[in-house]
Amino acid sequence: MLERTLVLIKPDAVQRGLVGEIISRFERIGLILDEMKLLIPDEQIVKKHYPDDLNWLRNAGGKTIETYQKFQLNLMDDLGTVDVIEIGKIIRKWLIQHLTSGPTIAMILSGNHAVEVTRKIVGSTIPLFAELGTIRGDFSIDSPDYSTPQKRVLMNLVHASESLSEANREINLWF
Ligand code: IDP
Ligand code: MG
Repeated sequence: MLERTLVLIKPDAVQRGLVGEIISRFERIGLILDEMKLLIPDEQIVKKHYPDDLNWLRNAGGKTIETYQKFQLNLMDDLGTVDVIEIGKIIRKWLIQHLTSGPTIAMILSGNHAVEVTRKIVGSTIPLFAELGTIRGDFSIDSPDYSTPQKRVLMNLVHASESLSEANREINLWF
């Protein structure tokens, strides 16, 4: 099942000098690096990459709400709202600020079940809960209860397409 998927090495990872380490993790499992470029993304491409979509907003906002509940913290104090969509919109704004803040690497990886394999190597969204052995789990301990009071998005180093249709859409957007 040969697939192609899109990966972004986000500005936090580039600034930390983790580009080589991250690429080598994709290479050593056998994924093929088909295309790669370094750019400072403009707002337009990032807004298209993360569209103003209700499901996405609900999902992103939900992760912050769940984390605050888990640690019994008060989201109203830190964010001034507990509305999941409103929180999603704030996160999207911070995400656009982050991705336009500096050099980012966009790449296309290909291989057997490349979408799923790449997500497995990247790990789950919140680094604090991501498994050791994944990029996010090995190189970050960030979590929403830490990042939200600092009014910034989660620094989780990489983006990887979640499905084949998302991969196709994102490859056309970035390449
Ligand atoms: P993913 O990157 O694991 O696919 P998405 O839900 O698609 O996760 O969210 C895109 C990006 O938005 C995440 O990688 C992360 O940088 C940021 N993000 C998602 N949820 C939160 C949150 O609750 N707080 C802060 N940032 C978040
Ligand atoms: Mg995603």
